[in-house]
Amino acid sequence: MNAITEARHLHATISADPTTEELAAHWMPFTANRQYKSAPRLLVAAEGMHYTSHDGRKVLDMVAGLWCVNAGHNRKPIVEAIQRQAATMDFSPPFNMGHPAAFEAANRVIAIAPPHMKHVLFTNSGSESVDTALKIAIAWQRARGQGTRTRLIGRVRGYHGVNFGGTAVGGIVGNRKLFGALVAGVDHLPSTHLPEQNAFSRGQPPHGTHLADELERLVALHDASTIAAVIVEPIAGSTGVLIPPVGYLERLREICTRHGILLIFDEVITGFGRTGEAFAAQRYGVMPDIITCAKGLTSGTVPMGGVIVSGEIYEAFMQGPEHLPELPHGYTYSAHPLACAAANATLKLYADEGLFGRAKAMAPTLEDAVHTLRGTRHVIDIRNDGLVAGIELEPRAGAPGRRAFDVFLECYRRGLLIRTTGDIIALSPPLIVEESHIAECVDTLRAVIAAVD
Ligand code: PXG
Repeated sequence: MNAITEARHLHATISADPTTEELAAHWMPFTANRQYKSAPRLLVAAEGMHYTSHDGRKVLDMVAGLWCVNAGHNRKPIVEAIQRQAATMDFSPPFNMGHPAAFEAANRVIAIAPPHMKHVLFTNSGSESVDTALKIAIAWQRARGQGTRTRLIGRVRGYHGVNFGGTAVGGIVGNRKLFGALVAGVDHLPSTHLPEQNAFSRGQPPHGTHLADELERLVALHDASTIAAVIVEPIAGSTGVLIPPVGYLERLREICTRHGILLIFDEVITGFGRTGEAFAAQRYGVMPDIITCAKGLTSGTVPMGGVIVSGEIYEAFMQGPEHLPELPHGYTYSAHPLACAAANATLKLYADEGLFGRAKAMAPTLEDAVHTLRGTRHVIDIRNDGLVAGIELEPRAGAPGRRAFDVFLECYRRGLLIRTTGDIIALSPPLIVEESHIAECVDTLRAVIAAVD
């Protein structure tokens, strides 16, 4: 080995206390790379409600990894199912071939989806699910003879992943502004955030139903004959937990139906028990035409997403020559055997342990606990529903996001993992969370928020 390859080889292994050089090659996604690499936080193991950090500390995970580890970490039935599948069949081509675990996973998803939803197309992430759903919506309109309906409507502050379609319908400025024109023919509803009227609401906020009427304005502007679909997160998660106002989703549904527009619920975060039901559609009693999901589908263990559609949508595609694919879309890793094995074990575990019901039962405990932070210095709003809560801090003058980031860093130092976005703290614990974990989390938050500048 010459000096250069030797140095490269050395850096290929990561020491227990890694140097900046060892961390340089990995361009970390959605991460402040320079800050991170100057003081790295590595996770090396996980069990139940906790991570273990590289410096040997137990860290309470109050965000389910990243809104995904709904069953809790390293659950034995899921781990063993993945191990078994890896040892039996590593890969199966997804196009014109299939394997049993894929059909089982689809049946399991459909069994817990709203009754009119009958089919699911598997992807590998939430972003892929969203772009797939948008393509299906446009293609479905064409299949039923409405080919002029190509427009897509998202919402300000929406997050639908990072692919081009999802970025275009998304409404978080920082995620959009670097990336040019994105996708043509997209418009946005206003966000549902009304802090003057709704601050410190518990569950669905009372004000804001009328914001759904903005869809009528967009229909008047563009004409319904140009609009394929509306996509919203039932609870906007990534932007900092915005709960749908009472009556809002119902009104969106009603306007979409009246104008022949498909309604897509992006349930990447709200799916699989987060709101106390399998999907937020059931929690709020509003039925979309398409649901996108990911994350909790495998409890975060193997990348997997899905697009769940109504029978009516699927049937519209089932025409044309029988030897040709009805939908020219899919991924090499759609319904990957390891992902399907993980999904099957995860969905079985949710049912065996009644974890969606557990989320519903624990929701009032989380609600009561987080609302005790009202009155703590810097706290300007608290909102929650199901096992999701957002705590909004007054931004530090001239440094938006800095105060919450300081809270994040200090919480981690004290053994608590939270998620922050802008100056909002988001909590979304695994559904196995216990009262003691919630108490520990809120006590730490209270002390840390009061202590930061
Ligand atoms: N839709 C929604 C509603 C999401 O929350 C995606 C799509 C994209 O999923 P993938 O698997 O492609 O990442 C998401 C992802 C945060 C945060 O800080 C949330 C997500 C991703 C990254 C950060 O809250 N959600």
